[in-house]
Amino acid sequence: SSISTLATFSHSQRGNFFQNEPKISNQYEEDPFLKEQLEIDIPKEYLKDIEPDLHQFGNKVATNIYELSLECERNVPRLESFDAWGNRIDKLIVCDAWKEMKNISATEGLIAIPYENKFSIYSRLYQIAKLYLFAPSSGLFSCPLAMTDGAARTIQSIVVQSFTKEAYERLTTRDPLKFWTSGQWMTERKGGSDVSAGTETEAYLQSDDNYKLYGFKWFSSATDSDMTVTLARVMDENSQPSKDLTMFFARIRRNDGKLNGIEIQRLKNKLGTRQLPTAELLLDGMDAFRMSEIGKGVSRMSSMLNVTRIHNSLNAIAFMRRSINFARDFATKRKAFGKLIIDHDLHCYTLGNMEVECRASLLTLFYVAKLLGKMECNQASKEELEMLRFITPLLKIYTAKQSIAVTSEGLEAIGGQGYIEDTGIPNLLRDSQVLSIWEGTTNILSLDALRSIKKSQGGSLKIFFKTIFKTCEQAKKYEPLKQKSDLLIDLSKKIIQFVEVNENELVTGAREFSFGLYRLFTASLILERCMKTNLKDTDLYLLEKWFNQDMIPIVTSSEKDFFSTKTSELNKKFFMNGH
Ligand code: UCC
Ligand code: FAD
Repeated sequence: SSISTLATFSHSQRGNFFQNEPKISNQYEEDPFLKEQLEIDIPKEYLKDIEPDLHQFGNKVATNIYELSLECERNVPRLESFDAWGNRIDKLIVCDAWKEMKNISATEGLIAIPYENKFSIYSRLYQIAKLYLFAPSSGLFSCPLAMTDGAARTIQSIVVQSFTKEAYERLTTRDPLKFWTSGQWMTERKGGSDVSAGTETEAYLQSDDNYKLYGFKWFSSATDSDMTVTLARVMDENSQPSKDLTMFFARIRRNDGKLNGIEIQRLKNKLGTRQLPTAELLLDGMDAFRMSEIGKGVSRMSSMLNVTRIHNSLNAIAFMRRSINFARDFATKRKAFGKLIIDHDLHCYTLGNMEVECRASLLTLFYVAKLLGKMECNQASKEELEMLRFITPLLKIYTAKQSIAVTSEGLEAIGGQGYIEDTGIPNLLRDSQVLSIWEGTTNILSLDALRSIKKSQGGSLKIFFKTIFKTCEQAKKYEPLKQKSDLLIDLSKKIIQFVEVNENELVTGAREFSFGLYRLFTASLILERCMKTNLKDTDLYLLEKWFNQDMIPIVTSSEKDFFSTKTSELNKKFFMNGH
C-alpha cells in the first residue's frame, strides 16, 4: 500500500492520541471535607433535610447549570445605545443562559433560604454552602445574588415602608416571575475607596421621602437588575449638598419598562467578569426613595457591604475548589514520564498546597456564616457580633488573594491547555482577579479591620484572642495538638505585644497585620476541626501544613522598624526613585 495510507498523520488522520479532558462530577459529593464540616456544624435533625438538596444541586451545578455558565462566558452582554433612527434606546442585551440563571436562583432559593429561616440559625450556613456549590458554575450570576442578598438584609434591618416591603418580598421569593435582583452603586469617578469624598451625586427632594437623583455612577455591576441601593448628597433649600451621604432605593425601570431617569453610558471592557454587564450610568433625574437618615448613608450601607463581602469570600473559596477539582481530575488522566502526573510526588505536593488554602478558608467562612445565622435569629451574643464584624474583612481580603494564587496554580496544573479559552479554565483566574478589588480593596479592608478595633476600643481584638486561647486550652489536652496549641498561644501573645508597642504604626502595617490575624484565627479553627474529627490524619496534616508558613511576618520579620515613619520615608524615596 502507498505511504499515505500507512502514515499516522495525513490530511484525514490527525494522530491517534487525544487527551481526555478534565471533568467535574457532583460538586457536593466531590467534596468530602465540605460534607464532614457540615456534619460537624449542623445538627442531624436539620442536616437530614438540607443534605438531599445539596446533593441534587451538586449534580446540577456539574451538568446543566455548568453548561449555562459556559454559555454566559461565550455570549457576553452587549449594549445598543441608539436605534437605526438615532433614538437613544440604551438596550442592554443579555443571553438566555444569564436569564435562566436568574430563574434557577429563585427556584433553588439561593436568596430565599436564610429569609425563610426554616433551619433556625443554620439557615444561613445552608444557603452559603449551596451558593458555594453554585458560584463557579453561575456564569458570575453569583455577583447580582450577592448584592441582592445584601439589599434584602439591609431592607430587613430598616423600618418597613410600602416600597421596601414589596422589594423585600421580591428579593427573597422563590417565584421566578416575581424575583428581583439588586445592584449596589457606590463608586463614582472620584473614588471608590473614599466613597464619602468621591460621591458627587445630588438628591433633590420632591415630596416626603421621594427624591430625584442626578449624578454619574462609574461602576454598576449587573445593570440588568431590577432595583438598586445607592448613595447621594441631599441638597438643601439653597441647593447646597449635605456633608455626609444618604442611602437611597431606586427601581431601574419605571412601570412602562423605560429606564428610570438613567442613561447607560457604556459597558466596561474588562479583564474578567465578562459575563456581567458592568456599566457606567448617568443618573438624570432618577426617582429614588430615601432609605437612611440624612447623612447616615455610609454607615447604613455598611450592613449591606458586610453581607456582600461574605459572598465575595465564598466565591473566592469556591473558585479555589473548582480549580482544584479540575486539576485533580486531570492529574488522574494525564501521563508524563511514563506515569500519571498524580503519581509524581512533586505534582501531588503542588496540588496539596492548593488544597490547604481551600480547606482552611472554608473553615473560616463557615465560622462567619454561623455567626451571621445567629445574628439574624437574634441569638448572637455581644461578643459574637464583635467577632462577626471583625473577621468579615479579614476573611474577604485573605480569600480574595488566595483565590488568585490558587486558580493561577490550578491553571498551570492543566499545563498549556489550562491557558486555552474553550477549556473553561482561564475564566476562573480572570474572575478571581476582581475579588480583591471590588467590595473594598485589600488595603481598604485592612484599614476596616483597624476601624473595627478602634470603634470597639480594642474590644474586638480582646475577644478575638480570647476565642483563640479558649480553643488552644481545649486542644492542648490532645497530645498531637499540644505543640501547635502552645505555638499558637505564643504567636498570639507576640502579636498582642506588638500591638501595644506599635499602635501608631498599625496603619502602614495594616495589611500584614490583618493577614497575620487571619492566619492565627484560622489555625485555631483547624485545631477545632482536628478535635471534632478525632484527630483524623488528613486534618492533622492540614494543621501541620498551615503552620508551615510564616504566620505573622509583621512580628517575626528581622526588620523591626519596618512600619515606622522613618522607614516609610525611606520606602517612599526607594519606590519613587526620583520621580
Ligand atoms: O464593588 C462593589 C460591587 C461589586 C459587585 C458585588 C460583588 C459581590 C461578591 C460577588 C462575588 C462574585 S460595590 C462598591 C464597594 N465599595 C466599597 O466596599 C467601599 C470601600 N470603602 C470603604 O469600605 C471605606 O472604608 C468607607 C467608604 C466605609 C469609608 O468611608 P468613611 O466615610 O471614611 O467611613 P467612616 O467615617 O470611618 O465610617 C462611617 C460610618 C461609621 O459609623 P458611625 O457613623 O455610626 O460612627 C463607621 O463605623 O460607617 C461605619 N462603618 C461600618 N460599620 C464603616 N464601615 C463599616 C463596616 N464595614 N461595618 C460596620
Ligand atoms: P481607588 O479608591 O482609587 O484606589 C486605588 C488604590 O489605592 C487601591 O489599590 C487602594 O487599595 C489604594 N488606596 C486607596 N486609599 C488607600 C488608603 N487610605 N491606604 C492605602 N491604600 C489606599 N462599585 C460599585 O459601587 N458598584 C458596583 O457594582 C461595582 N462593580 C464593579 C465591577 C468591577 C468589575 C470592578 C472592577 C469594580 C466595580 N466596582 C463597583 C468598583 C469597585 O468597588 C472599586 O473599583 C473599588 O472599591 C476601588 O475603588 P477605585 O477604583 O476608585 O480605586
